Amino acid sequence: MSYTPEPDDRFTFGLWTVGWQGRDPFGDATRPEQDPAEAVRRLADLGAYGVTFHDDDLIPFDADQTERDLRVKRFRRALDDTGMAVPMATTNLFTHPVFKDGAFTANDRDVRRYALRKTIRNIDLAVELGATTYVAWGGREGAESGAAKDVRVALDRLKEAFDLLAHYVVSRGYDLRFAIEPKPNEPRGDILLPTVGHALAFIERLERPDLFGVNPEVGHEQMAGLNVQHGIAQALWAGKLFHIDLNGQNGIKFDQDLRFGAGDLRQAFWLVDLLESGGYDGPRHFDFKPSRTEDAEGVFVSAEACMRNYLILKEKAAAFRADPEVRDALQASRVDQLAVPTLGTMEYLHHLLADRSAYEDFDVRAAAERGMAYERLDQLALEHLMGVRGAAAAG
Ligand code: 3MF
Ligand code: MG
Ligand code: MG
Repeated sequence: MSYTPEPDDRFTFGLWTVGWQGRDPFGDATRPEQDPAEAVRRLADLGAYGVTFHDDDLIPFDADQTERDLRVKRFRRALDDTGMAVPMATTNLFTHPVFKDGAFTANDRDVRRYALRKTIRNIDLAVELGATTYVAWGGREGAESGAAKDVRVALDRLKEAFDLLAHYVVSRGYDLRFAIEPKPNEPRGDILLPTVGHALAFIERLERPDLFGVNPEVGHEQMAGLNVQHGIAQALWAGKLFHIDLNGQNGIKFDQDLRFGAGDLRQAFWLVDLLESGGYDGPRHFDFKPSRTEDAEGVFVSAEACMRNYLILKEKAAAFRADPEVRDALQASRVDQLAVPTLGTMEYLHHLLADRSAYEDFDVRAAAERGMAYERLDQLALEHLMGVRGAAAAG
């Protein structure tokens, strides 16, 4: 296999990823500004399916109407020339100093009203460009100190904002759903809706939960020390995996946004295994930051590597699943038994209570002595990942 991406693989990139100039809290930009139209062309050449954007990635924050129209026109031309899609868009509610205390949950009411208008303005553009998912990352919705933010009230305001946005989308007849992106911290000391689990619980309190799902980011879950595969599996289970941000992270530290596959490779393997078998059919979207050590060429080397690593892991996961020894090991670990409901068909609670074999006569000691054989299973996975198994199985 050549691991060359095709548009059918549905790989997408945020304009802010390859466009990142390398500015960090300690250092200035290391790369010049990038033309979004040029990014579209370069990514299309590499085999990507599309791009995504924040309003400010495309149109500078203080652009007037003429400049806005010009920028959108240039971008649109690049999309038309290359056949690249825009499946998702989002709002920058974190860079400008006006958002220093948040957007939808800023204590200042006028800032909250402004944030809603900025978002609605970009929703119109997103729909115009064909997007069907609108991501909401609340980067500045949070606090550094206890008394600064009444979290319960802030959640009321967050709900108010999302209910209004849903109302807007429905009243316009837009085919657009929202995907909330959780993150535990950075840039705020603590951010609201810090994990997939918090976001899923919040969504159920909205007026239109059906219009809201999540956009988990690999590194964000890992920043909280969580298992990405588990969080994403729960989102899939709830029918809420609307979108995903793929990248790499090494443990609990600042948001590294490494290229996909760098960082925790084992978690990346299990994640690809899950996405490819779990019914996710949305874009494979990369949200990474090409290291600030790289020049313009290095940026696209790392973008290409994100897609290549995904395809390699996809092949490895398929080879793992097809390996007869793995199938045998899965059975030895009784993984298939978990799919059997704990009560039989037509069996009810009173049957369970009357079943002596379930309790009174149950051989607890024998059951406790049974090994689970997970070590063999996991070693097989590791050997596939390390490349010493699976070429034959991959066929
Ligand atoms: C920050 C992020 C964001 C979001 C984006 C919405 C700047 O850690 O991940 O990227 O992904 O705002 O998609
Ligand atoms: Mg992200
Ligand atoms: Mg990130």
